[in-house]
Amino acid sequence: MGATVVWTQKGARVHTVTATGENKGAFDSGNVPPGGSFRQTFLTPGSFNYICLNHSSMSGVVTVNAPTPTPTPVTPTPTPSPTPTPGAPSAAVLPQAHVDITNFAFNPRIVTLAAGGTVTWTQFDTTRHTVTGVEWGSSPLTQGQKYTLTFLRPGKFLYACTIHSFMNGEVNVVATATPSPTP
Ligand SMILES: [Cu+2]
Repeated sequence: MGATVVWTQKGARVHTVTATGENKGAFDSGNVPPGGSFRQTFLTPGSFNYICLNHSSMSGVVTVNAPTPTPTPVTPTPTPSPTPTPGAPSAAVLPQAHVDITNFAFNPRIVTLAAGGTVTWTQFDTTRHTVTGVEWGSSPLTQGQKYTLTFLRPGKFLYACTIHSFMNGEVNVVATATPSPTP
């Protein structure tokens, strides 16, 4: 791209270098007499077909390649860690949560609580259900029974009813910043 092509007329007759095809009008030498020359600088990539207007059997093509893009070095930007605000209350993180087991579903299906908090499930259905996690769980609960569990470790705890596998829920336990004692 940006290169110049020079046509030198060595024939005995008058010829032209005239763009045709999709780039018709891009350049036209006009009549180049014997011994003359025509130069054309190509600034845009593409395929430039040309002919001699005086002799339709004479044609050529100039192919202009796009420059190879120089790869930009990628500098990975570290994701800034959020700075904990001291003393700020943890929004919407409850020390305890309640889940109703009703109509073959855990309601709410997802609860979020602070580490060290407890979740209490209350069984309202006449059919028995369990609250079963990976390494924890209740026995089959009859109507009116409750099951309470304290979650000490932060994390996402999935659970289901072992009797009805389509019944499932999630306990999200989030770590809480220990407030620094005020002197
Ligand atoms: Cu069940």
